[in-house]
Formats: sequence, structure tokens, C-alpha cells
Amino acid sequence: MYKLTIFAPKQLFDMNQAADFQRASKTDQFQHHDYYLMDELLTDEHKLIRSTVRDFVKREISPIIEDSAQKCLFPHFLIKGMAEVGCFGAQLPAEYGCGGLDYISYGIIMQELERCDSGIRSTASVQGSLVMYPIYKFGSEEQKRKYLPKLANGEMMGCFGLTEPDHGSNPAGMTTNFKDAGDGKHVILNGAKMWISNSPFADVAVVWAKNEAGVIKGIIVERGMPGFTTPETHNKWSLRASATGELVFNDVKVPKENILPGFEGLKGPLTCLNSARYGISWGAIGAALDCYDTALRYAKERKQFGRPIAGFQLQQKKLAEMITEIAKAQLLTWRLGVLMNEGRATPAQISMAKRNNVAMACTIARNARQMLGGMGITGEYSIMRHMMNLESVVTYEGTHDIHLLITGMDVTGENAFT
Ligand code: TGC
Ligand code: FAD
Repeated sequence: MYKLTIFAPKQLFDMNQAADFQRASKTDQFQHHDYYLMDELLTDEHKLIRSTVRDFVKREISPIIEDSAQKCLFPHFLIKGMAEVGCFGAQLPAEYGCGGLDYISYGIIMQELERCDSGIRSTASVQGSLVMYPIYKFGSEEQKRKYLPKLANGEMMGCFGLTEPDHGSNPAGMTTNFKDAGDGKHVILNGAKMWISNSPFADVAVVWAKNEAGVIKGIIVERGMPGFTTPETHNKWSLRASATGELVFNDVKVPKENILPGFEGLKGPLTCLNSARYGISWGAIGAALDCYDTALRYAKERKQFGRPIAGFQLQQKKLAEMITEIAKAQLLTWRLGVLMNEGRATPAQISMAKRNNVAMACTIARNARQMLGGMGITGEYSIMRHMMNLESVVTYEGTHDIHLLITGMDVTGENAFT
């Protein structure tokens, strides 16, 4: 058991933890590379959440992550601990067993997970933003009470099925569909989803499918329903510590009570993506910070031509540009978090942050890897793993191109998609 559970009433964040917290804050300042003193914009609770998740990550995930990635295995044994430190549904109301925290707290949790590995952050993003969020936002009271507490405590894991083999960037074209079973109680679901994070082990899938009128609805499919299978996708070079797979529906009989009643149309799944994309914009900063930190330490220690490579202007240029881009991303993302908390963030603002920060992290990972020379390609350091992971992050939740076109549409009023 961990000493501190974030999903605790606020009064538990009391003076008993002050000593731990102050110690953690001092360490954080060194490790956080907080160039613009962003910590001053965070509350004590934010910092406590950060140090709690960071401690958990360092103790439980960092020691095993390279092995999991090399073996291409999702470390299932982490789920309970991740739930205990509040990684699942931190931003959703406490009344359903969720965290009851603000969006900056949620972002900080994603940052700390992805500082270690994007695949682990993915598992938490999907659970909190793409499974719990749609059930919370569009589900019936019975659905919320049935699923949310178990998803929050990790007893149940979920996945989100939007992408199809022939419809990735353009989910409106989806062909997965359901029709009335004729018994008054069920619908019959057919189709297939592809590239689905968590699918090989998920207990439930939030699936987006068209009804007989061609209208998109969300439907909760449970493992074990006859005709529902989840084949795993193998041979990935990216996100190897995250399980990815398909969702195949072959005349699956799903109770009508599993349909999310609260919305219809593509706007439903796209609304969920806002929450996940926002979390990714924080997560990418975590990956970038880890690459920067590794490159900086290495450059100070590694000597060539009789001096540390940190003394060469070409290496200083790389490091100076890294921390500049990280600081810009931190400012952008913190402001976005404030707008999220106020309910004022627009989807286009979220797209800009996701696109900017992931591209920033990709560039930093690549430059950091080069700074380590040959050592940079080994599993002794985390950089190459981050670099390969980020190739998925720049693709999923809307590709780099798609987010650019969303910004383009927002500023010109012209839709480049149609
Ligand atoms: P379009 O006509 O523009 O929009 C349809 C309706 O939706 C509204 N809308 C949004 N609402 C909320 N949030 C958003 N982000 C929204 N974007 C659009 C829009 O206003 C409209 O509403 P209404 O009331 O008029 O009906 O739709 P379109 O078909 O032209 O597509 C637009 C486009 C291309 C931007 C959209 O399809 C898109 O974002 N494509 C990218 C697909 C994507 O991101 N897929 C992600 C799959 S999930 C995933 O990758 C998980 S990875 C998880 C992990 O491991 O972390
Ligand atoms: P495509 O849409 O075929 O795009 C191919 C290329 O064409 C891209 O470069 C794209 O930018 C470009 N392109 C497409 N349309 C345009 C345009 N209009 N203008 C200019 N360029 C364009 N999906 C889920 O539903 N749930 C998940 O949990 C999930 N997890 C994932 C995990 C991993 C590891 C990966 C890799 C993907 C995951 N995805 C998931 C799917 C992901 O969202 C899609 O891969 C992504 O949306 C892109 O779709 P696609 O791969 O079909 O590429």
C-alpha cells in the first residue's frame, strides 16, 4: 500500500505530510528543470500530487519499464498501484469513486507517467479520458454507478474503439454498425476496430458505431460477449510496453442498456478526444524533460577531446534549444489547463497544444539521442524508447497533419477536410 492516496478527501493533505512534501519539493525543483519558475503557478496540492506520482513511478515503473518494452509486454501488475495513486479518472467527480481533481492535476499525472514511458501514460489516458469520461459524460446514472468506481480502482480496465482499418483520420466514415435484435432488449453489433490501446486485456470497450439510421452512438461492450474478440497487434517498434489490438464484432448481442444515452453523432467521441489530447500535451512534456535531463547529465560527464562535450557550442545549442522549447510548451500547457478548469478551452486550442508539444518532444528525443552517441541507441538510457514511443503519440489522437488542419480551419474559417 502507498502512504498517500490522491483520491482522498482534501483534508488528508494536511500538515502530517508537510515534511515529506517539502523534501519532495526541493528534489522536484532540481529534477523538474523549471526554467520559468512554473512551480509558482502550482498549488501545494498540485505539487503533492506530482511528488506522489513521481515517487510511485520511480519506485515501481522505472526499474521494470525497459524490460517490459524490450519484451513487448504490458506490465499488468502496475494497474493496482496506478489506481491507488490516482492515475485513472483523476479529473472526474469523486462521487463515482474518481479523483475529483482539477485539469492541471490530471495533466501533471500524465506528465509524470510519460516522463517514464508514453505507453504507460497511454494506458492511463485511455482509461481516464476515453473510457471513464464518455461513461461519465454520456452514460446513464446506472452505467456510471456500475462502471466508474471499478474503472477508477483498476478492478476493471477499458479501451476506446473509434479507429477502423479503413477509417483513421476520418472516423465519420466508420462502418461498424448495430441494429435492433428484434427481442426488445438487445442490438446486434458488427464490424472491426483497429489500433486499440488496452484492447487485448480490457474488460470493457467503449465502441463507436452507427445505428440503422447511420447515426454514431457509443456502446459498452463487455469481454465475454459471444462474437467479441480482441486480437493483439504484434511487431510494434513503438509503445512496446502498451498492449495494442483490434476489436472484432461478429453478430455480438449487446443489451440496449449498454448504449450511452447522452449524445449522438461524431461530436460524442471527438469530445472525449479533447480530454485525452489535453493529457497528451502534458505527457509529451514529461518525455521531453526526461530526454533533456538525460542528455544534459551525459554531456556534463562525457569527455571527448579532453573536455566534457557540454563545453562544445554545438552541444550547448542543442541543450539550449531543448530547454527553450520545453519552457514554451510548459507555459502553453499551463495556460490551457487554466482554460480547461474554467471550461473555456476550445478544441482548436487543445489541438495546437497536442501538436506543438508532441512535435517538440519528438525533436528533443532525436537530438538528445544524438548527444549520447552510440550509447543513445541502447536500452541503458531511456531516450531511444521515448523516441520510438513518440512516433505513436504524434500519430494517435489525431495526427500532426490533422491538428495543423484543425488550426488552419480555426484561423481561416475554411474547412480543408471536405
Ligand atoms: P466535423 O464535421 O468537423 O465535426 C463533427 C461534429 O463534431 C464537432 N467537433 C468537435 N466537438 C468536440 N470536440 C472536438 N475536438 C470536435 N471536433 C469537431 C463539430 O463541431 C461537429 O459538431 P456538429 O454539432 O456540427 O455536428 O467532422 P469531420 O468528419 O469533418 O472530422 C473532423 C476531424 C478530421 C477534425 C476529426 O474527424 C478528427 O479529429 N480526426 C482525427 C481522428 C482521431 O483523432 N482519432 C483518434 C482515435 S482515438 C486514439 O487515437 C486513442 S490513442 C490513445 C492512447 O493510447 O493514448
Ligand atoms: P490515416 O488516417 O490513414 O493517415 C495516413 C497519413 O495521411 C497521415 O500522415 C495523415 O496525417 C495523413 N492524412 C490523412 N488525412 C489527411 C488530410 N485530410 N490532409 C492531409 N493529410 C492527411 N485509435 C482508437 O480509436 N483507439 C485507440 O486506443 C488507439 N490507440 C492507438 C495506439 C497506437 C499505438 C496507434 C499507432 C494508434 C492508435 N489509434 C487508436 C489509432 C490512431 O488514432 C490512428 O492511427 C490515427 O488517427 C491515424 O489514422 P490512420 O493510422 O488510419 O492514418
